[in-house]
Amino acid sequence: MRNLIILLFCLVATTNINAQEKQELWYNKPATRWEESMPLGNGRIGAMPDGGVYREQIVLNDITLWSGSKENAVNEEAINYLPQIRELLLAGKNKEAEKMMLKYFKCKGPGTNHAKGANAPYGCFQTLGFLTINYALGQQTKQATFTNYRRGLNLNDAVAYTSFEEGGVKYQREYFVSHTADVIVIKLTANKAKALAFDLTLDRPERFTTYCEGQTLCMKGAMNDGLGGNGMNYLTQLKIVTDGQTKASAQSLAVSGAKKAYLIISTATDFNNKEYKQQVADLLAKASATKYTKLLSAHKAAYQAKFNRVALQLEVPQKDEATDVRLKNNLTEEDPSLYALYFHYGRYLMISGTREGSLPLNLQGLWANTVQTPWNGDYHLNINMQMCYWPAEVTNLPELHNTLIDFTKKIVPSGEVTAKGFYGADGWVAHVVSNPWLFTAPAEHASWGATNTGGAWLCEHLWEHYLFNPSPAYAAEIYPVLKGAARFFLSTMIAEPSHNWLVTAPSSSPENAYRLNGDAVSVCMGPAMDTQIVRELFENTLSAAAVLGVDDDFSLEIKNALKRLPPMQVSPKGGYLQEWLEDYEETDIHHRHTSHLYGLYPANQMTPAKTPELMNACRTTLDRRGDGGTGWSRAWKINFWARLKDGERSFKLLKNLLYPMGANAGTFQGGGTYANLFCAHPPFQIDGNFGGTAGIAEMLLQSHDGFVEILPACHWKKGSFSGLRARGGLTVDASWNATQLKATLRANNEGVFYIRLPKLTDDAQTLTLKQGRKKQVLSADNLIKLNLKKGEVVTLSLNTAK
Ligand code: FUC
Repeated sequence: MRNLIILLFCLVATTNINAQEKQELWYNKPATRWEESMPLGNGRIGAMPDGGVYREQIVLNDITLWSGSKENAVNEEAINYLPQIRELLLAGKNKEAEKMMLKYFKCKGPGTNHAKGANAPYGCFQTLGFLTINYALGQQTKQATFTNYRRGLNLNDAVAYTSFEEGGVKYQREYFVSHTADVIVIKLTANKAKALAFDLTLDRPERFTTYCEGQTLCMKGAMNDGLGGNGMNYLTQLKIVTDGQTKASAQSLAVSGAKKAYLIISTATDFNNKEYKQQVADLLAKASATKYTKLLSAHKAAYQAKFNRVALQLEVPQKDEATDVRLKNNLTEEDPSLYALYFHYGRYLMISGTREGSLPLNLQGLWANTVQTPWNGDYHLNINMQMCYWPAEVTNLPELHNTLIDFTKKIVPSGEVTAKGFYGADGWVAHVVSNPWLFTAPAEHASWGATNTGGAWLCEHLWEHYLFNPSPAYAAEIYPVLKGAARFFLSTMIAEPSHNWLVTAPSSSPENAYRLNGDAVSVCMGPAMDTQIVRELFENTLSAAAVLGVDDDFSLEIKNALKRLPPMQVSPKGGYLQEWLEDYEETDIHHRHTSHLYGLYPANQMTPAKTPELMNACRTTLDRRGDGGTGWSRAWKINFWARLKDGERSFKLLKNLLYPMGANAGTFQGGGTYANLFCAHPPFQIDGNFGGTAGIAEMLLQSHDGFVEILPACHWKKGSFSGLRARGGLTVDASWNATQLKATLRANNEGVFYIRLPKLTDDAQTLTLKQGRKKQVLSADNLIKLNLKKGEVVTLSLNTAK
């Protein structure tokens, strides 16, 4: 027998495999650019201090601060051209179809305004502004005479700090965005009486007024609504609690003769919030009347309740070395714990960047230092917004997934108007771009803006949340959203002429183009990604209907349509998976989107068990695309390779994702990572941070193929994690080295769980299992089956036999 099995029946140990170790980003000089400063946030408001010694800038953010306004983007003439566009596609005249789309099948108005929507109705996510502090220090020479400088961000308690000595005085600053008091808190101290003096102002590049009300510094203004008027209003207030003297001037506050000072910043907008002014004043009053130690301990406790759910160590404990130096050194000398730090940072960014009841993470998370953010800092629905939420379930932050789920529910009415207005269709649809004003129309340029599976892709997240947290009540809540999305495709897909397959038309494969009769064309029918998303949407809708025991007729309609979806096609000439219905040649072989592998990840349509014949086609596809690309593109590829069970290639992509920006002859071109570990598209775009975090999790634990697989694509020779979650409702802890794996499995739900264990060596392995009851069998492919009650815990230990 290949695997020798020993079963033990005894009481279960429930200890955590590894406690949380210190996770910190730190630097020995102030930030010289924004992407070196430390992001802080509580899911609603954010702050990024640069740690400047004499002059410090703290970039402020509010996740709801958007210009623009609600618009009706239905272009009434578009629908008249839909039949002709489809006719052209059916006749193979794709270029002509595209020309017609470019002219007629687009939103009314400027759409995203070519990603410069700050002053258009579409709007953009903007920085709230800057808090600038000028410090009077030591001899006030303003020469850089400081010593012992260090600044950093402690991920364990979500607090940033700066410390240094100047003129014989030790200065310390501490910054956090309170998860409980909902204000920004900054503590400034000197170790000598009266050594602390500074003045400060609030401003932003446009649309603001600053003034003092007594000793409270205020900034207020209104965003451009995109129609020439005032849109969203905001108000920011800052108060100082100090043992020194505070003086208010017209637009600034000054403190002198102090040993310590606490700055409290309260801010809000009137986005769905009529009482915002009162809210700002109340939060400010309450926090400034609370002791700093209390503010800090409450903040830490609330943050840690989420952060401490997961621990991870890769090979060795964290190094105490400056983060920018580690990032560079990692190019030549492997630093495994840097990847663990990156993983923890991803969870940190999610806990700090979004919270229940607030808006979802945008392209910037919630951090921006400009008025016109790249791509409007919006919600891109053809990969980017969804990628931000990939780690939510597996890394144990399911409640934060709700911000995306709520957003999806909210865009349905707008999506219904778009479905009717552009397609005369039932149900709802969202295309490529969206915003808090709930834009769902095709964007202004059909080459990238007309893919119509953006909303359907969001629906995947609704069902994933169910898979990780099975609950019929939740299924009932989301079923109408899934059904509405499915209805749209049932009423809009057309039969293509060669096989009578049902396909989306018109559409495109995210943002790629192909060659046809010498032209570069994007518009097509039935791109592989659309088919995969629609298949998944249909299957998930059927599953939800089955859980609820409803809608037999509708389910039958879906089942019939499912039979007519195109199969996945492997190119006869190249062995890759076809991106389009026809085996077109792509204009950019290294294109950043690898949309036709949607079925491999995030979906589960291609797996070694289900479609062994397609695994090679996926590999060939990825080899053609290469291992470069924008930040998020590299992050996606980590996950693809993990699903192909290739830990080494996943690792290569992870390393590429952590390519230090600026290392390439000082240029900031090409994807990678900035000194503050923000992902570089470039520019900064946060999706890659989350895609990378999800990728590391995917290397350690998978559960998309009917079983839970421990270490399916692990590059690291030893390590440990705790608190990762699997579909079906299982929490997994594991520690491993070359000869042993120990794991603890906790069932959050009653169920039958299949667990696949790694092959430590090709030799026989010994399994010791502590479940306290039934006997278990380790099959030839290392699978075990567990019937678990809710709350039940199983520990197991797998050893090489020798
Ligand atoms: C997608 C990508 C771009 C960029 C933008 C925000 O459309 O193709 O690279 O990430 O979103």
